[in-house]
Parts: sequence; structure tokens; C-alpha cells
Amino acid sequence: MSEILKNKIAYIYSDDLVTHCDKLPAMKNRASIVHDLVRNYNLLSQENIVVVKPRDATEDELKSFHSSDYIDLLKSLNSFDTSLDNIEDNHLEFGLGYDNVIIENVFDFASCLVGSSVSAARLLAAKKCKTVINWFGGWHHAQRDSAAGFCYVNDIVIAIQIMSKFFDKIIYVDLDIHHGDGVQNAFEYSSKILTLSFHKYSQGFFPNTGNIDDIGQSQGKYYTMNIPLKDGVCDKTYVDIFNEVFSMVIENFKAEALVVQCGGDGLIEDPLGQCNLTLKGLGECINKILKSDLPTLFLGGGGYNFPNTARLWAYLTSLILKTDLSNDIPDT
Ligand code: V1P
Ligand code: CA
Ligand code: ZN
Repeated sequence: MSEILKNKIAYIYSDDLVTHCDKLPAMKNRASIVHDLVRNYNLLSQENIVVVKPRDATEDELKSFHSSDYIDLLKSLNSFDTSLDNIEDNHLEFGLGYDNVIIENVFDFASCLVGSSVSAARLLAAKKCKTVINWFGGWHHAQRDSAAGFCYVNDIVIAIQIMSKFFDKIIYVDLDIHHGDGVQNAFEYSSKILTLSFHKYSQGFFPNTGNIDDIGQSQGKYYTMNIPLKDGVCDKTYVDIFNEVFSMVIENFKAEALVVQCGGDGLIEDPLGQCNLTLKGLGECINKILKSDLPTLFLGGGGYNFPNTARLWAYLTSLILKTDLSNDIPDT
């Protein structure tokens, strides 16, 4: 196994994973659009990539971050009849309502989703691969005992927990236009995991957290970093700030690995983000991250203009693989 993977970039994929993600109400069929574009640009047949089928997460893995009460509730709702309107107060208490309606087979979805990032983290931890891509992960809002902002479980926190047993210090970079609150909250007391989120911070914009003076707590003070940005932020501002902050963090923190959430909702024409980033701007950030030459897990996240999100992740895949994308848009 390790010989096959040696020097290759792992791309996490399974039919099950895409089928589950395609059913998410706010992201219907997005996973298929993304995977089809990546595949039809022939990125998966490059010689330096290997497609890895993930395994499901165990209940213990889910409970390594989430509370037993929350995971047990998801388990009990696995066969919930979604056609009946029988939401209880108890469900709302655990965030299962407006942004996170109870979906069919919600526990199977949670195990499959967390399993994808757990499998990715294990490849990095075992040094089988130096770079892993999981465009189906990146659910940064889920909290220990609740769903939030379209995120049912926090695959990122669980992946970082696994990686932190093998890498002494890790930087988490969150490029999604929303604040990475769930990941920040999980590690705000730690000086080993530095979380760095770039996000729009304006009146009423979800989740309304991530002020610049939100810097971590106790031992973790100064290891939480927040870069709040104005509504409508464009490439020049975003990339200039990113370059300055990321260089400073890389120089001073001496990380052994990176986890990067590449949410595409900062892109121009995104209905939720309403900002002005382009593929070029986010691509420059990824190229800078790649120059650090550290073991890295690249994750997906938000992105509500589905074709543009697929374009972004196909383009980022090409940058990670160091190959050019064909100028011809695939017929398919
Ligand atoms: O604004 C909220 C709720 C309303 N409450 C007072 C808070 N929710 C947002 C959630 C955005 C989640 C972003 C996730 C990610 O960072 C990572 C995957 O990208 C929200 C919005 C909005 N415009 O911000 N929910 C919805 N829109 C929504 C739309 C249609 C149906 C259900 C929810
Ligand atoms: Ca962010
Ligand atoms: Zn987002």
C-alpha cells in the first residue's frame, strides 16, 4: 500500500460519499458536479495522483469530539421519516432545524463524512502521503453537541485530533468566507493547533463571530487568529492580507503539518458570500501554502454557486498536482 502511494497525492473519493453529500439540502448534487469536473479534466489519471476509497468513521471516532448525547441522537434519527413534520424541541436543542434539517440516514451520512477526513488524516499521519485532497470534507461550523450552518459533524476537528498525535504543531487555515467557529472553539485552549480564519465580518453575516481580538484562551492565547474582512472583499485585499499573515505565521509557529479548508463561497457570484474573489486570488493563496512544503490536508467547505465551486476545486487540484488544466472545457 505505502509503495503504491509513495510520492503521490491522495484524492479521497467513494460513490457512497458523493451520494450522501449530494443529498444535503443546501448543496443538492454539488458533490457530483465537483467530482465530475475534476474527473473529466483528466486530473484523476495524472501519474502523481491516487484515488483512495475512505472507510466509515467508527462511533468512537465520532465521539472523540462530539458528545455521546449528540451522536446517540443522530443514531436514533437514522431512520427518521423526513416526510413527517414531527420535529421536537430536543432536535432543535441539538441544532437540528432551520440550517440543518434532519436528513435521511443522518447517522450513516455522519459516519461516511467523518470517515473521509479520518482516512485522509491517517494517510498523512502514517506518512503514506504528503498531500491529501478531500473536497467532500470541510464542515467547520459543527460544535461538540450540535449541528450548525449546514454542518452536521465536524470532520475537520476529528482529522486534526488524529494528526496531532503524529505532528507536534499544526496550522489550520480557513479560506471559506464564513468564520471557522467550530474548529476554533475546539482548539482555542491549545498552543499546538493554531487556527487562522479569513472571513467576512459584517452585521448579520453568519455566524457573526471571529473578531480580530478573538485570540484564544489560557494556554491557547495568541494561537487563535481571526482576519475579519469587509463585505465585498476582492482578490487584491484578500491575497495581500493572506500573504502577509500566512508568511508571518509560517515563520514563527514552526508547524509540522497544515489543514486547509478551501470553501468557495468567497467567489464572485456566490449567493451567500456576496464577495468578489476569483479563482486566481484563491489560487495564489494555495500556491503560497504549497510553497511551505509541509504535509497538508486540503478540504472543501462552502460554495453555493455550484459550477463556480467545481471550477475552483478543479483548478486547485491542478495547482496541487502541478499540472495545467486543458483550455477545452470537458464535453461532459
Ligand atoms: O444565517 C443563518 C441562520 C439564521 N439564524 C439566525 C442563523 N444561517 C446561514 C448559514 C450559512 C452557513 C454557511 C456554511 C459554510 O460556512 C460551510 C459549509 O459555508 C444561512 C443562510 C445565509 N444566507 O447565511 N442559512 C441559510 N442561508 C438558509 C437558506 C435556505 C434554507 C435554509 C437555510
Ligand atoms: Ca474562513
Ligand atoms: Zn461558508
